Amino acid sequence: MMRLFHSPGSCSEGILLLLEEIGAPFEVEVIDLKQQAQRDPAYLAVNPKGKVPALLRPDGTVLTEFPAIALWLARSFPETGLLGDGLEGEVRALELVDFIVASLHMRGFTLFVVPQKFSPDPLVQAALVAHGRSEAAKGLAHLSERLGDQVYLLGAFGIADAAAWYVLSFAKATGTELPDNLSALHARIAARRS
Ligand SMILES: N[C@@H](CCC(=O)N[C@@H](CS)C(=O)NCC(=O)O)C(=O)O
Repeated sequence: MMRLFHSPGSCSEGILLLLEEIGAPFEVEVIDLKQQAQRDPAYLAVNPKGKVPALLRPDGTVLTEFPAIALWLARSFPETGLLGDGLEGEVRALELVDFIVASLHMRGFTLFVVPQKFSPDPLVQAALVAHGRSEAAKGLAHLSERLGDQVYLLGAFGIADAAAWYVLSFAKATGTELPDNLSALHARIAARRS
């Protein structure tokens, strides 16, 4: 059975959503980031990078990094249609997932939510917060443009929407202003049965 190493409220929410959508059996092990559980030796033995998400697969191997886990799940359960058609569908999905994880999350939200991770200096932290907010706003504007008036980012629900789900939840939790179509996307995903 698959096991997701997950911290509620973190980016692993996007992988949890994909597992629920797929409907294959899985279990969840909570790694509470607030308690610094990602640094426990037992978890470092699972993922030496000390990050969530990590996915233990039925063959006993562990996969890390959101885009890799999302791609593996979508390819392993093709009947769920979580990737678009053919190579073009796949690269367009990965293009969005990577943008959301590497730019919007890492260079936007991370900088303004946890600036203390990067510097103890309050002046440096203030600059990181300002930069992170501006990167997040720019990134959300780009995502809004990509979504336009579609129902989901690439038409049908897929891995890009699962990545959007967690980052839009970060936006809601931090009171970040969202374009109307992204607020609607967040509500639409929240209303899915999964
Ligand atoms: N590049 C990684 C990023 C994972 C990541 O940064 N996860 C955060 C939670 S959203 C984490 O585990 N932070 C704990 C830490 O940095 O100590 C991925 O794509 O999965």
